[in-house]
Amino acid sequence: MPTLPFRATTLAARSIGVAAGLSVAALTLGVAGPASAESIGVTDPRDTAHGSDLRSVEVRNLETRVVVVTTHTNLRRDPASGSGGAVFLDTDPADKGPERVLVGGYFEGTDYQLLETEGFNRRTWGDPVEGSYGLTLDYRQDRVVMRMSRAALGNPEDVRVAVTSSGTKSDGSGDAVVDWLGAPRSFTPWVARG
Ligand SMILES: [Ca+2]
Ligand SMILES: [Ca+2]
Repeated sequence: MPTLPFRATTLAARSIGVAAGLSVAALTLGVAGPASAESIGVTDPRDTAHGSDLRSVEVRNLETRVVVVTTHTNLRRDPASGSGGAVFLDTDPADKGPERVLVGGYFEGTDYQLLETEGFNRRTWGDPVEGSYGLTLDYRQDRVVMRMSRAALGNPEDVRVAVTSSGTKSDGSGDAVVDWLGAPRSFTPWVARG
């Protein structure tokens, strides 16, 4: 288990634990375009009333890299927001669950890391991936742009993602507000390699 050098990871990990305890709500995903396309956009119907609230996710499976863009309600630089998130990537349909997770903090001074994983639970998270990837925070457009080289993902063909974001409640309780794209631990449709 790697030690991640930022506070948001703890929040993200705790959020996933919290999310695991939630009942799976019957949420519907709004899917734009055919699932066979090399890019899809998925909107999230649930509003958490926190700035980290996940609004939509776009996945582009390009020739040399995979790009995931998440859009939020109001990303802030303030550490008090506690905002962070995780993008789970399913890169192998023959191996159950996700094979990679990109974990990051969404407030100023945080970091991010792409890890190998055997599943959603943090206990199954493994070593950092050697390879080229990056995460850019866009506070003006409330977006997080994540780019991962195909090699860093193990040279997959089709990919799909499950996404969660979280933040710290502003009521002083320190509790996390968790938002998954659609139902907890649910994946988008497969996105074909472009
Ligand atoms: Ca949401
Ligand atoms: Ca898999």
